[in-house]
Amino acid sequence: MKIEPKHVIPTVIRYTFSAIICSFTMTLPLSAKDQPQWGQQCRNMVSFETNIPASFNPETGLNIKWQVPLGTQSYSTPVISNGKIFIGTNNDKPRDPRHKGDRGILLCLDETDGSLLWQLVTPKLQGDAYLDWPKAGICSSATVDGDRVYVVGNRAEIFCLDINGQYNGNDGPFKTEGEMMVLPGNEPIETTKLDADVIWSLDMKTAPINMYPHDSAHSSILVDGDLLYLNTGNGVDNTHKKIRRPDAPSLIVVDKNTGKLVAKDDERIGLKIVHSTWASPSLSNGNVQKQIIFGGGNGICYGFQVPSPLPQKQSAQNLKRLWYFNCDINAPKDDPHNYMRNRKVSALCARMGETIPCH
Ligand SMILES: [Ca+2]
Repeated sequence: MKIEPKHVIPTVIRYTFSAIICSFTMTLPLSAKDQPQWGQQCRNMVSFETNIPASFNPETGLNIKWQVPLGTQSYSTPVISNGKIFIGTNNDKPRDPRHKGDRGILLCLDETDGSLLWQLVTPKLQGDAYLDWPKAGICSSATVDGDRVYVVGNRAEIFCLDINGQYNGNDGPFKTEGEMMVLPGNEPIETTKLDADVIWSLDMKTAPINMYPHDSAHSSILVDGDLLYLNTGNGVDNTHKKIRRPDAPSLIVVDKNTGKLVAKDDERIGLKIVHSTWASPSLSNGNVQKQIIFGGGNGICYGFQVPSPLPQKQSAQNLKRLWYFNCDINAPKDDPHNYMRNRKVSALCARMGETIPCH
């Protein structure tokens, strides 16, 4: 069935796992809305757009407005705001000769033609590959709020970025972008208009959060008022049997203007994290009570009361839990890592297909 597009969808989609951004042919002026954060605050992915094309084909150009290559791996979902597209990827297709080798990349592209406006570039964490998996790039989906872009980088750092990058100068208190783009101990590089402008950053690996990353840092940051809500990404180490930072929170709340930690969960989830804490929080504005919904790395879903305003100089408060729901009541909750060998049994069953009954 062929459907004629009535207007452009200023939504980009990721074509295949690795390569191409495309958007649809424009036959009427722009009318669709921005998508500044992943699924809006409630994470509802239903679009209210109408008259969208039912099919597209990057090979033939059917309903494709433009396409540009990403890196070789891209796990981030694109968001769109103010004529700009933001998507994370790796550096296997370098856009700037100053940055070569494996890097975390957040691209800011022009919505009209996909051209590069600026990019956030950060080196990989060194040492254990499980801290920052090779070639994974920046996996988080960015969130745009006004003229600020919030994203979690591959080094488990929260970034507040200027939506206009370095084009309008180096804004905010953070002035060391040249050091940020190289490994510690290396000579800083000069920033150009192709570089991101960091307003502030918060390293979740250090106090007061002290999380331990596993595989790849990921969160789609939720913005509500002056607060950012995000999962920390705390997880197991490379043995998949040990939690190095059992006291680290799983859910945190940060002041979007300053990067100051405002609140954290106090559920003692740490030792019970099965793998890592990759689920992004969502906001419910239901009839009962405004609350944050969060899927913990222990297989339990929580509802938290939104925090009260934090007076100056006060330390981070603990989030008040309203309810919880055990999503898998038959699974072990206190010592999940003793069951990690079950993964190998499952894999064997998958390989043997119908010949081995799996339980
Ligand atoms: Ca700027």
